[in-house]
Order: sequence, then structure tokens, then C-alpha cells
Amino acid sequence: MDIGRVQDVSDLNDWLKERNLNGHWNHSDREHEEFKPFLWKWPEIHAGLMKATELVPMDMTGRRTVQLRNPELRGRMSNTIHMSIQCVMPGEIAEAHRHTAAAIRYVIHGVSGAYTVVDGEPLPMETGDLITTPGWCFHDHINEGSEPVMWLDVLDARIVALGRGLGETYPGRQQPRERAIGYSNKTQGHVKASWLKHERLTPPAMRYPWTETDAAIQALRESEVEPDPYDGYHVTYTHPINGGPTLPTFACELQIGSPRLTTQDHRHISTTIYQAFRGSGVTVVDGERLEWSEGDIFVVPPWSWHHHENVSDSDNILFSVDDWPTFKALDLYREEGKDA
Ligand code: 1HN
Repeated sequence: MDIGRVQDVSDLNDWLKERNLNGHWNHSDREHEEFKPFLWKWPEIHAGLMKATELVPMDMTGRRTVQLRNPELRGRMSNTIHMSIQCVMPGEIAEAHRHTAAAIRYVIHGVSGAYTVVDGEPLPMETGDLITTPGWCFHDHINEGSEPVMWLDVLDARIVALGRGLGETYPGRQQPRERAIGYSNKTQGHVKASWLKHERLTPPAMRYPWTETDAAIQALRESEVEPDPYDGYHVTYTHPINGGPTLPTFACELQIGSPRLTTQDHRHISTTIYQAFRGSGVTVVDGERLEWSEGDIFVVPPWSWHHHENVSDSDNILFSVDDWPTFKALDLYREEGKDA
């Protein structure tokens, strides 16, 4: 069509469209995909993953993981946080590679003799441990124990994909284990080598053993501090170099709900994914009741009002990953809460 023949807005829209242009008066283009909360049941994830250990040998896949997919989003759990559950059987190796996306592992079923090797350092995987694999660190997973090891993989791959994610394989299936177990925790945690400079923005690989996390939450619970009105006794796993959130892109957190606790409603622009590590409860998201039992995983979308209810007589524990550090870094973070 010639511009001279454009008579009305509809013609103009067509004319623009033919030239890969669009007017602001057309509100048809969705800039992002909205999604509802969703909950995945652990018995189903587990059954699928166990079947994969029979049917999918490690030479068929770089990683034996089952990914969580939100039915409203094509092939992903949320717009920002990617998550899957991984299993490595005794004697198996998930081969070494690295990528610009950072990952965390939260160990659901730990095994003595199972390790994630990050830049040459084996990090033991015991139940409840959190292990970070900062961006661009070589990593492979090995299981020299006698039971399947299982963990949650959470990656910032979708945030990294705002540009383009890069990755490469290691020359060889496994990295040499040239560092002692515990090296990074011992030398880059509370006590640091003062003459060595940390040039990376990302922290070193860290292991946050369950025993230490548990001790921290129990100490808070036994203290006189009031729990957070929105999240109860809630802790953030800190970045070892700057004391901030776990990784530049997202924060790993954990909270205890005391028996019969109901938190207050709040909402924030960040996305949170939760795993019910211990016990059961209900999380109400924009009026929808997500009833979770141990092992279940669910996602609370951005800007959704939510609160947690512990309807049982024992403590429950939620592990979570939240992308708030990305939003704060870009000065985009917003939150609001309702009074009791
Ligand atoms: C990855 O490298 C791992 O290293 C797990 O175990 C899940 C999902 C997407 C992209 C890379 C791993 C992944 C992944």
C-alpha cells in the first residue's frame, strides 16, 4: 500500500505493520507474559525423575534433570527463574561444563560421597546443603556414594538471556579435584587471605551446610526477636565477599513457620519460588490456596498478594529463591504490605 492511499487508522496500522513498525495506539503487543501461581507435587516429580534414571543414561543427556514448566509460560517456570530437579546415580558423572548463568543446588537427598566439583574443588552434597555455582565456573557432579543423590537446580539463565547466554564444555569429562574439600568456605568466608584480591563480581563457590543453617534459624527462634510479619523467621544466605544476597541476580532464603502461624499479606515485584523442605502448610496467592506438603514446589508470580499459613502443630520450613537482587540492582524493586 502507498502512504497516499491510507485513509484511516486501520489502513495506517496495516501500512506500518507491512514495514515492521507499530503505533503506540495499538495496545495489542504484550511486552511480557503474565502467569498465575502454580504448584508441582513432589511424588510426581520424584516418580518422573526415578523413571528417568532407568530410561535416560548419562550418555544421552548432559544433565539428567526434570524441569518445571508453568502451563501459562512456554517451557518455563517463571519469566526470570529457571528450575529443575536433578539426580545422579551411584557411579555416574554429569560432565564438566561452564556457562555465564549462575546456579544454586539445594540438596533434597544428600549422599556421602556425592560432590559438585566447582573450579577444581569438590563440594559435598548433604541433605539441606546449599551450594552455589557462580557464573562461568566449571562444574561437574559425581556420585561415589551408594544411593541416588537429588537436588534442586535453580539458574538465572533467563535473566542472563536478556542478552545472550554463553557456555562451553570442559576439555574432558571431569575436572581434576585439585583443591581440598572445604577450601573456599575456610578461606573466603569469615576469614580471608588479605593479600589475595577478589576481582570477580561473583562470589566463589560456597557450601552452606544444613547444620549451620539449622543452627542459625534455631538461634533466632530461641531469641527474643520478633519474627518478620510477612515471612516468620526468615534468613538469607549471604554472599561471602560483600555480605549481600547469595548471588548478584538472586537470593536464596529459608523460613520457619511456627505451628498455627499465619503471616500478613504482602506483595513485591520480584518472583519467588519455594520448596517445602520440611512439613506442610498453605500459601494463599491472590486468593488461591496452594496447599503444600513436604517436597512440593510452587511459584509466586510478581506483584501477587500472598501470605503463609501453618495449619499444623509442628514447624514447617520453606526454602526459596527470589530474584529481588536483580530488581534492586536496577532500582526497580517495589513492595507493599498489609497491616495485621
Ligand atoms: C546446568 O548446567 C545444570 O550444571 C543443571 O547441573 C540444569 C539447566 C539449564 C541450563 C544449564 C547443571 C541446567 C543447566
